[in-house]
Amino acid sequence: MQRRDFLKAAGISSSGLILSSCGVPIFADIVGAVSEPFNQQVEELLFKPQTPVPEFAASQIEPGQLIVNTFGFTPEIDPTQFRLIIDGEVNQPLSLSLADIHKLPMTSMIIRHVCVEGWAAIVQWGGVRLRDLIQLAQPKSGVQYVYFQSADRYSESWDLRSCLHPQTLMAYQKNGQPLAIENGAPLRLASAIKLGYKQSKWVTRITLVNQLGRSRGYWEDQGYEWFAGL
Ligand SMILES: Nc1nc2c(c(=O)[nH]1)N[C@H]1C(S)=C(S)[C@@H](COP(=O)(O)O)O[C@H]1N2
Ligand SMILES: [Mo]
Repeated sequence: MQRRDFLKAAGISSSGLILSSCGVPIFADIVGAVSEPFNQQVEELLFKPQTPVPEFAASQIEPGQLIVNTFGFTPEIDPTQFRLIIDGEVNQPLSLSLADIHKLPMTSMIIRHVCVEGWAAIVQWGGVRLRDLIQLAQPKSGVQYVYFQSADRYSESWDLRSCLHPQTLMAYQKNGQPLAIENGAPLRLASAIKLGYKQSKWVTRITLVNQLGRSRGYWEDQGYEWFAGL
């Protein structure tokens, strides 16, 4: 799908996502640039379909089973002031409000969340596909990894392919309800293909990079496995 069609399908006008502050380009510029081809390598990943993981039925959701697991403090984020920054090796850096994000197509999935500490829970997550956000930011050639920065100073890094998986979401809904603060509101990673510690809560910044830096994530830097696939 062309970006213009994608935006049309998303039901957002070019004025819908105009970014007023932070000095990042306004959304009208993105629409103007839609016909520019992506880099082949990134484009291949973007358009190569990945097989979805089988999901669970609504009747299998385990509402009480998702244990809040936070390494430090629970940050207070004013939803009206919140901006999700997408930057790094992109042609179109973005600064999105929650209203911007809620205008994008919502995906719902019922998956098993698995924590290495020995518990699991079947959860419904609703949110925007991370691949849609990455596509809007127009990754440059050579992008291979993605960093996630959180308001509690948690950090994570992922391989690009896992970020582009159809069941990797920036979620704002859990079990049919708006995401609770302790579960990462206003926006968290949720994925069917990664262990719990990869699924950053309170994400404020997504940075696309060509190479991993010295730090690879809060738990990874303490010896936990980096890929952490399910
Ligand atoms: N920002 C942030 N994200 C985080 C964590 C954290 O401490 N801070 N803990 C991780 C771990 S270990 C797990 S299992 C899940 C737990 O998600 P929940 O608290 O919504 O159950 O969040 C992950 N994301
Ligand atoms: Mo975890």
